Amino acid sequence: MARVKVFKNYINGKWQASSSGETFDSVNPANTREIVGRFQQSTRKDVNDAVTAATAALPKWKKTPAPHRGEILFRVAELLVKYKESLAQDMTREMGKIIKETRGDVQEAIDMAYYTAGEGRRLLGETVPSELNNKFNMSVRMPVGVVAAITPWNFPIAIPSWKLIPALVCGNTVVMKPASDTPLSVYHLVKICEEAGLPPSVLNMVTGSGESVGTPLMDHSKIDLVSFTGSTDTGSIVAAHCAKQMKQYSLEMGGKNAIIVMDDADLNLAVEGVLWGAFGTTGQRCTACSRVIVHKKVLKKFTSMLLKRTKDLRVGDGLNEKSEMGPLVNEAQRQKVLNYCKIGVDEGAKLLTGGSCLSGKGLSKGFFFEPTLFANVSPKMRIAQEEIFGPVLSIISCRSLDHAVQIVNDSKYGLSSAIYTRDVNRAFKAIETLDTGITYINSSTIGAEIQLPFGGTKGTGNGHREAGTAALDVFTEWKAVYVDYSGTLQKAQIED
Ligand code: UN1
Repeated sequence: MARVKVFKNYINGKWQASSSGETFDSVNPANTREIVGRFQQSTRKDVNDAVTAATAALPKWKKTPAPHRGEILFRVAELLVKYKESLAQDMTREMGKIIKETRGDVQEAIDMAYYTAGEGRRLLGETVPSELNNKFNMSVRMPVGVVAAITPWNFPIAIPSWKLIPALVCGNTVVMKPASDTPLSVYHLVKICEEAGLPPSVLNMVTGSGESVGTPLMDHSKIDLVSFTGSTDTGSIVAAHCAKQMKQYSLEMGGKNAIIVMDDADLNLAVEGVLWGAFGTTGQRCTACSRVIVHKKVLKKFTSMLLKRTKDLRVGDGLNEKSEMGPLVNEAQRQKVLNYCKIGVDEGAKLLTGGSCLSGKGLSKGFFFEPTLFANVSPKMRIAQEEIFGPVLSIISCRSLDHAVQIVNDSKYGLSSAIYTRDVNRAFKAIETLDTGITYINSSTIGAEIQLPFGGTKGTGNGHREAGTAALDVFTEWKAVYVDYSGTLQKAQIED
């Protein structure tokens, strides 16, 4: 067997082994015989060292002019472009999604880096009139401090970039903890930052489990802000930990996203959108479409069109350009998905296709699963309410737009939604009434662009958004500044 490469933590500008002396392996979910890399099983001590380094680097980084910080991030963008293909190949090997999608994942980080580099020359505040003469009022953005970025495995470079890059342009220093299924992509991102000339200690990376790295990191008294993407269950634990120390936290969590297909929709277009939303990334997106709510007049036709396309999907190793869907990320996820399929059958939903693990030719050594369709799903069933995070789609019938919206909104989550209709009035009514952070018209629930805010309502988030200018509000504190140049004591709000 080929020698396995060992990857170290990045602390204080140096690549260092963990104080535990222990490592863990990251395996290829399409072929578990392939170990993609060996990573540090880090400890509280490693976390302390990383936070100490990030704290020490903060004063200087804060004072580095923001346009200069932006220029370093521009170089990060250029290097991501340069290494895009090899980053995508490694990402498919460690996470499983198909190569076209991992290229897209890297592209999303490129977009974020170019966009944010320009932000270094904006970081807009406000100037507003004063109530008094000879007085100038403005607001400016200040960095929050030391940021802990706890990132998921489903977008191994894109999501870390959503946190890291805006945090840096705003003048924060960062400690990153990548998901243990995908540390290699974050390692590459950190290497690129180093090559781009990011000063030592401004960014640190510590790999390891949630228990031994994530918890000590979010509990560390010198961490000012925790930016987390992951499950709603873990997010609520993060919130409870942060609340105890009154530190800031920004959470991006689950979704149970739905597409409405109205009776006037272009059904071919809708089928393609639903297919892409449900089975892209093997359903492992927070934005994945896991419910399609179809007007009863077109239900039969739409279902048979969708069923045919679903059965035709080519499942295989993501490195094969012909594969349309890769494996699930690990066996635990696969068992979770399998269990939900059993739940669906027990609840009385009709399994149209899929529902089982795949182990045919070329698939037996990976975590492959069949693209799965359930019909006759009622909105209250668990498969229509709980986030599955796999290639399982529930078809639900509706009578009208109002009925469809009511079904979409009957969810504890509120990330993404979509409607297929040719009627502009229905489209605008949907925009107004769908209770989600993102709504698409005649497009799937996935594929958000980085220049708009990303996030959701209800159990999906805690009121913050990533990406776009909204991200700046997470990574900065507002300072209101009043300059009184009257030379006298002027009192706001007080009458003479
Ligand atoms: C996620 O699923 O956590 O909008 C992020 C999309 C991608 C990002 C998804 N641009 O589907």
